[in-house]
Amino acid sequence: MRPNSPSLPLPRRRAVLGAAAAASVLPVLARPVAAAAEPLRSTEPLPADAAVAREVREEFLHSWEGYKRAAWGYDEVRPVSGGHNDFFADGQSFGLSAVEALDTLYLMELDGEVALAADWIEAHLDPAADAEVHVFEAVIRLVGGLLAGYLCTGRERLLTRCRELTDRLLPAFTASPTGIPYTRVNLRTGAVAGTAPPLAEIGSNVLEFGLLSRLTGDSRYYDAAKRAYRAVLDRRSSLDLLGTSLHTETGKWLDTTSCAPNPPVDSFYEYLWAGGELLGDRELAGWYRLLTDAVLRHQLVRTGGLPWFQQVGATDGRVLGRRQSELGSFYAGLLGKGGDLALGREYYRSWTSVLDRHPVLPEGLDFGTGAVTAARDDLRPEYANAAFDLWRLTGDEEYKQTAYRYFEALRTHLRVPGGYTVAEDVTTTPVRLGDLTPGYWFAETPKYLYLMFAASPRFDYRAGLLSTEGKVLRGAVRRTG
Ligand code: DMJ
Repeated sequence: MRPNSPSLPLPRRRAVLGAAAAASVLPVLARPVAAAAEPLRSTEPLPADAAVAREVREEFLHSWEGYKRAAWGYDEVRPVSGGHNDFFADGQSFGLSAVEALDTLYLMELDGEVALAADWIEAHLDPAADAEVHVFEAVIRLVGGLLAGYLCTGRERLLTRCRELTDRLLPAFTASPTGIPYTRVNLRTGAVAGTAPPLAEIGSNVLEFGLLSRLTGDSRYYDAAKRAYRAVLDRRSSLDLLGTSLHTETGKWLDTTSCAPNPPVDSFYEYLWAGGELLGDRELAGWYRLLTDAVLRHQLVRTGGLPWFQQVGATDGRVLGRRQSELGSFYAGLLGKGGDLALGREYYRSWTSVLDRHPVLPEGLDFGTGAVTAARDDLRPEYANAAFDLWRLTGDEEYKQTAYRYFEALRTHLRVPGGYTVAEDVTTTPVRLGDLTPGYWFAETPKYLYLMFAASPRFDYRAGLLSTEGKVLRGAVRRTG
C-alpha cells in the first residue's frame, strides 16, 4: 500500500495554559506518601511550568512535522536521512506514528492535527492487510492507539477499526491449545506463527482487550487475555517466581530466568496492577501482589545504597546476572502505584544516578560495576514515565526537576532538523546518532512531560490511567463545544 500524502495545514500554535492553571495541579493518586530521602544532587530552578509545557509541545511538534514531511502514512520516520520505516512488515504500512500520536495530539490541544491523523487512519489503516504482524506490538501500539483515539475524540470509526483489527489478532490466542498466544498472525489469513512468547507478550493485552470488551459488550477479548494470564500463573514456581518465556503449544518454560523488571517480561507485571485498577479485576491485583512480593524477596539487592534487581533462577533463586535494562526504569513508577512507594522512589534514584553519569541513558548496564553493557539510546520513555507516575503519587518537585533534566538531555543530544532520533552510542563525544524516530516517541515521552507541566484540562489527573505504550485508557476529558 502506498501511503497517501496529506494536505498539510500548519498546526495552529495555541497558547498553553497559564501559570495559575498550572499551579492548580495537585498530586493525584491518593496514597500515603513515604518520607522522602534527600535528592541525589541539587539542580537549577526550573522555568515556570507553563513555559516548560510550551517547550515540550514545541519539541513534540518539531518531530511530528518531521514525520509528516518525510514519512506521512508510513509507520516511522528516519529523521536524519528523510526516509521511512515499515515497523510491522516490509512493504506494508499502518501509519503507526499517526496512531501512536493521536491522543498526545489531543491532550496538547492540536485539534487540526488530530483530525488530520484520524481521517488518514479511518481511510487507510487496513485491519485485513496481508501482513504477518507481531501480536504484542500490534496490541499495545495499534489497538491501544485506536482505543485512546476513540476515547479522546468519540469518533466511532476509530473504535470500529480497533475492533476489526482485534478480531484479526484474536486467532493468536484462540488457536493456542494452552491459552499462551502465538507471537505472530497474518491479519488476512489468520495463520499463526511463533511459539516462544516472553511474558510481556503473553500478558500485555488485558487492558486493551478488557476495555474493548467493555466498550463492545463482547467478552471474547477479555476472556482471551485472562486465559493467557492464567496459563502463566498456573506455571509459577514454588517460590512464586516466573521464568522468561513459555512454549505456546507445550506450555513448557523455555527460559526459567526470572528477569523482572527487565524486558522481555516488564509489562507483564505492569498489566497485572493496571488490570486491577482499570477493570476492577481483583484476581489480577492479587496476582500482582503475589508475584511482586516474590520479586522483592529474591531479586532486590542494593549496590552503593541504591536498589537494583538481579536475575535469578525461578525455581531455585540462584543468582544468574546483574544486568539492568533502561526499560526497567519504568518499574520505579509501578512500584509506587502498586503500594511500594518508598522503594519506587529509591529505584528512581538508581536511574537518576545513571543519568548523572551519561549524557542520555544507555540501553543497558551492569549495576554491580556500573559498566555500560548496551551503549545505544533508543529514545525511550521509561524514565520519564516513572517520573510522571511518581509525581502524580507524591507531587514532589524532585520528579519535575529530573524529568526536565531528561528532556534537556534529549533536546541537546538527540534533536536533529528532521525531528528526534535514536543514538547508536551514548559513550562517544559527541553522542553518535542513529536514524529513526520510534513510533512510541509520539505516544510517550513528550506526553508524560507535557502532562506534568501543562495542567491540561483534557486529562483527569486523579483518575487517568495510561497503558504501557502511554495510551490514555481512562481519564481523557472530551472537548466541549
Ligand atoms: C514501548 O513500546 C512500551 O513502553 C513497551 O512496554 C516497552 N517499551 C517500549 C519503549 O521503550
